[in-house]
Amino acid sequence: MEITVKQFVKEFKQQFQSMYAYSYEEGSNEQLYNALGLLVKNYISSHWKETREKYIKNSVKQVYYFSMEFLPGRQLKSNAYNLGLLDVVKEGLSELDLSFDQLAEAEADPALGNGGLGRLASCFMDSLASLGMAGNGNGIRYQYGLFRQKFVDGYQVELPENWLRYRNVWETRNDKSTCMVRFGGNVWLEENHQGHLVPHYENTLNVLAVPYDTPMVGYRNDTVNNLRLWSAEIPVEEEANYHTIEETEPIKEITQVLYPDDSNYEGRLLRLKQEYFMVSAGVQSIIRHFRKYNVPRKNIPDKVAIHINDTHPALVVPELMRILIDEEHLSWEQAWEITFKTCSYTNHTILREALEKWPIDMMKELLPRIYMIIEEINNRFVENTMPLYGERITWQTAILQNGVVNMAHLAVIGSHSVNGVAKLHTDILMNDVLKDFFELYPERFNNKTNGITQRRWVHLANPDLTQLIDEKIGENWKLTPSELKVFKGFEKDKDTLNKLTDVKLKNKKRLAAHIKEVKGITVDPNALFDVQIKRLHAYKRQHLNLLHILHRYLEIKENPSVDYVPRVFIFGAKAAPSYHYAKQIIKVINSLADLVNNDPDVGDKLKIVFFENYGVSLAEKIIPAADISEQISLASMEASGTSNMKLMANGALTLATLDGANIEIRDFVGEDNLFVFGLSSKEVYKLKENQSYQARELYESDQKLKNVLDALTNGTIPNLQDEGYALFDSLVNFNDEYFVLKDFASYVEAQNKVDDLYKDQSEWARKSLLNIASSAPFSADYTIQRYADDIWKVRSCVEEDEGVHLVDE
Ligand code: F55
Repeated sequence: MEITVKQFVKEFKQQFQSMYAYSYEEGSNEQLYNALGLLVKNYISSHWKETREKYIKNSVKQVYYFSMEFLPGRQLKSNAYNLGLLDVVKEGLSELDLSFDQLAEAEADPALGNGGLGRLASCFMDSLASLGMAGNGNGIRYQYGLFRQKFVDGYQVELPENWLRYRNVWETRNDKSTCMVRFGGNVWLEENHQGHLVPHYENTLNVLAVPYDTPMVGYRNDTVNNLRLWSAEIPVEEEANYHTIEETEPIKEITQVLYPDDSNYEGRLLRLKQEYFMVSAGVQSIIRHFRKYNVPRKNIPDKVAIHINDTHPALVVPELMRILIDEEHLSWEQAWEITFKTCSYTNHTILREALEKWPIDMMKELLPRIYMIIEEINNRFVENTMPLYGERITWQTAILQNGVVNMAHLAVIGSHSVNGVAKLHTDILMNDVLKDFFELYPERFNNKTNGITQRRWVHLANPDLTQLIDEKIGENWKLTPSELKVFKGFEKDKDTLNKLTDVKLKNKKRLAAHIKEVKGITVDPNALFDVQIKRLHAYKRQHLNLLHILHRYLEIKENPSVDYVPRVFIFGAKAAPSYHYAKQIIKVINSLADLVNNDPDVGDKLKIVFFENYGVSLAEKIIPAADISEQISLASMEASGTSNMKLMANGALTLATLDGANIEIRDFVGEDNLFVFGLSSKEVYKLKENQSYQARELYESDQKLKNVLDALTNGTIPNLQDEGYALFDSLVNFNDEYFVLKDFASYVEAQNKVDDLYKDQSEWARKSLLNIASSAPFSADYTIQRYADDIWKVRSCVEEDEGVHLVDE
């Protein structure tokens, strides 16, 4: 975009004055940010309009990514960057004596997701736009995002996240495109004069779905796609029926707050309402838009792809059937053909407790017409499957089982494509979790390894690294990520390695200053920064990390001259509010931090920093400063992981079990350039199968391990209630299902190797460089290109010389 600094300065002053009626010099950071954001949005708007019009004019096939969660992060910087305006904006502001970075910090970070799944959705939106593909997001505009985490006396406390308090400059409320969503009541079918069975509804609760649209700006390609988030309101024409504020609650609460659990689905009625609300509004708006294309309805799959991000939006399948049958009057067979060709589904977990199963009674009462359709889908499925595959497989794969609706089964049966998010994960789906389906529909299964957008996670989060890469290999890698491999050629170049070390040190100094500011802890930037950032869950094993730190602490106490490389252990993690054990782990880490950080015997050898309120914005500060990336889940449990990719791309060395995408990271970067430890997934399966894991035996036979575990309960760690005992019990007495003790010895050994390597700074830098240079395959641009080719069948709508350009390897 061509705008001069002079023009920008003038327009910014005008913008500020028109909003606040005084001069920008008197503005607060929030006000200045709002003015700047609206001005940038204004620059976006013409591209937004033109992109929409181009898609319609050329009848372009549209992808709709349905997700209950999006975690876009702050958008000012990335929008300005993708537009090509960041330098102009920065320069213009500094002419006005304003600091861009200071204003940018005033933006609220929309935490409309829990973790990896929500962030993946946002990386995908960035890549869709940057590849010039017609990709739309469809989700919920939660009034409150994921809770704000605080520690009080080391315990996690949850506060509301009112992200909309100071308005949201990026969204546009679109009153022209509202939809009505119906809940409950009675439904019956009657034949009309044309002989169609049409549903009649009475006593339904009608909810108005209001879309708020947010531009998704492509990287230097003039493409601006749309993220549509729905908000629930009382229909204007029904307002008179509501007499008190309390009566309006059941409607307003639908989009009030995000469910804060990433691993344990909540079988609450309100959650089901949220799911259907988002799905129904989204599908209605798709069909409305499709009409603009003037093509026959049977061609919907040629113009529309609907992606189901985990099972949360799986009601898309019966909702699309409902609209095609009840409103478009197609036959069941015609509607099914369209639905199944249109929908595709991604699974993100093998955790049993995370698989959604809705009680039939609940579904029937809340969504009577949808339930009728699900029942019919199930009946036809059973009828078709039984004669071919027999009783066992048929009942194992049915949608309706023991009084519940199995949402994964609905999603698989209603989709032409089912994918996992890393090779190992997809294998586990095919051989274990969904193996009966793999027998029925082998052609539907495929892998799509996750990816991340390098624009946010490298170009913007790590400008100094970006500049170094530019200096060495030129700028092509930004538009053609595979070019990054050229950087490998510098692995032996002293100048490059020194500069790389300098960049890392600079990033660590910046993070150290932030640590000082928010935690009051002094850390040495020359220490090794060891980072584990992800949701807190037993399967991710933050407590394995904890045991290792405790082990080091005990060793230092026993022998103060022990030769450990100084380390800062950095954590960022929220626990689901109802996940008691995860909260106990947080408390123990915090108490250990108090002990270790204040023990003069320890000094700089060991520091622990547990950040509060981990999220996208904090990740952007931590990741560029990381030396070690902790990816230590029990093999087979982490579907993919994505922080592993972000950390690698920023030059951290991975310390990992062979789980999720760690395996592919190893394959690309090479065994010698990361640290692998622990059981393989095969060994885990075996151990589970023959039930031979004996935690107490390990405890009793390994003296070092015993010392560490005893320190949880013998008063070594101050200020604990029963949390140390809880951990000890779970790890030793209850034979912990995530085999922490089994992997302890090899983890400690790997950690010692980390120390040894760190002592050789140039060798460390060489491996760091190789990690950076091997990270391109984890660009979400490639991931999206594969979804587009294999699943959605969509293509770029921009010329080859515009924006991101992928070439075959
Ligand atoms: C959110 C709500 C529910 Cl009900 C269940 C799960 C979640 C959730 O946030 N899941 C999630 O983040 N899963 C993660 O998805 C990532 C992207 O595919 C993976 O990398 C990661 O392994 C997986 O745990």
